[in-house]
Amino acid sequence: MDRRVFLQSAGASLLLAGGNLAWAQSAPRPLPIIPLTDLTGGIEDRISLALNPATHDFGNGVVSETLGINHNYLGPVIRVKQGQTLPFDVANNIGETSTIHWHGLHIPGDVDGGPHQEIEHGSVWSPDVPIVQHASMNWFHSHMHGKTAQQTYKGLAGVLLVEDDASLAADLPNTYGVDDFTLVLQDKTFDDSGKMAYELSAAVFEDGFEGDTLTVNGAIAPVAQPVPTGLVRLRILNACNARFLRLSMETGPITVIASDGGFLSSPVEANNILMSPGERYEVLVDMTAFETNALKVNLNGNGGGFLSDLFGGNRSVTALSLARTDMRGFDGALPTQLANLVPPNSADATVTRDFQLNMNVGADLAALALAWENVCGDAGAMAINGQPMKMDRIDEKVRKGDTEIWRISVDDQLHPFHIHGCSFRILSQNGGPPPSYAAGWKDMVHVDDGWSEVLVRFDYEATDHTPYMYHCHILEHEDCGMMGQFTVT
Ligand SMILES: [Cu+2]
Repeated sequence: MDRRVFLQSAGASLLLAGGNLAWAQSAPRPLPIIPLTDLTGGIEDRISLALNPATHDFGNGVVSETLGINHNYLGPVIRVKQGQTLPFDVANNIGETSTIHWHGLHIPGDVDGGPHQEIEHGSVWSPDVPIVQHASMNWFHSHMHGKTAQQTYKGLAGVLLVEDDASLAADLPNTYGVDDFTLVLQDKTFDDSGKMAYELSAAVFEDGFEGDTLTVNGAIAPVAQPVPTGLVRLRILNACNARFLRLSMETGPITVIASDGGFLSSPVEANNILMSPGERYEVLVDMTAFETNALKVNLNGNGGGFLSDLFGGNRSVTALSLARTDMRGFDGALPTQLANLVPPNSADATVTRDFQLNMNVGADLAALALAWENVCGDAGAMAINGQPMKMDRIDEKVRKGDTEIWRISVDDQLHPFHIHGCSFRILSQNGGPPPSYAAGWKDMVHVDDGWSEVLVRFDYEATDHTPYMYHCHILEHEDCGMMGQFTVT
């Protein structure tokens, strides 16, 4: 991060936080368990998802205006099985056009839900979504070009858990809401009246929108959950618009078993893990060893330096407190082997493509923030390879079945890069090897100084009518034009 941007972001977060006050945490609330739609036993009917305007209390006693999918805030956790086809009916009632993108699914472009698959207010989009991939934690969110940041922030996001025969039979906790929990982590800002707030400015476009308050499943952290003695599984999504989160446990290392696209070879123990917006990790917590433990989150995941330390910004907050009870749950041991992952072989690639993420294309971001409703989706303020996103321009053409190396660099700041329609393996991240917890199947890679390189194969078709996207997952950067389109044929 350059000095100018750093000082801006430090200033912005101080203003929002009103000094240290917003970091202070109150007594824990119960962990909200997001309602589960479990379809692993079979699908009888079409799956209805309704995007609705709603209101929601995040736990501060104030009702905020939100968007929800079948619920007042966020959507359901949908659990499905490899081999199924999901007959979705996505109804849009939010008063403006939206889309729903299935982030992480290996599916063709015509059901991907990207910015070309607009669902106008009052209409229904009915894609049949085939699930061909292995067990993995995926999610769905608005991808309405120019409005992705606002609509996702307001609540248009949900979780899609894919299981397969192996994952259902695996010796792992899998009783939802008992020993297996889905956690959606987000940062929010609440205004003086306590309502959820979102406002654009030049600084927000620079850094993305960063709130000062952590929420878990729509409740202000910390939240608490009684759990059985034994292993507890946490399936974690960073659904922040822009914040990198550094996760650790209060006691002991954090034990990672899966990344975006599925299980790791074996559990990886780390002091902490760095999660960008859009990333998913599954972790196991051993509640036989301790009566209590807690998931801690450092909101300055992408660093902050001395200024942030000085003002207390570099402290970890408690996301989720776990307390052991004598209720029955998973009683197996920590597995030693999870999946049979072969190391990626860059010699498989026949094509190499280079992408530079461009912050600095000379746009007046302050003016853009004021005029956003009019320029929305055609901002042209950020770019990839010098080209701001254009809905009618295809940037790359990939041959179906080819293995490629995509090399990504940046001109400023740290960015999380996402590719639609695939999982990939990280060959290098910021010029070095990826951390071992990020060495499995991924669809997000961090890009800072130095090249990040991924090895990727595209097996499904995306035509120029419904191309795939690649983009920065800082949603304000994406909305500003840090996105490109590609076909697979
Ligand atoms: Cu970015």
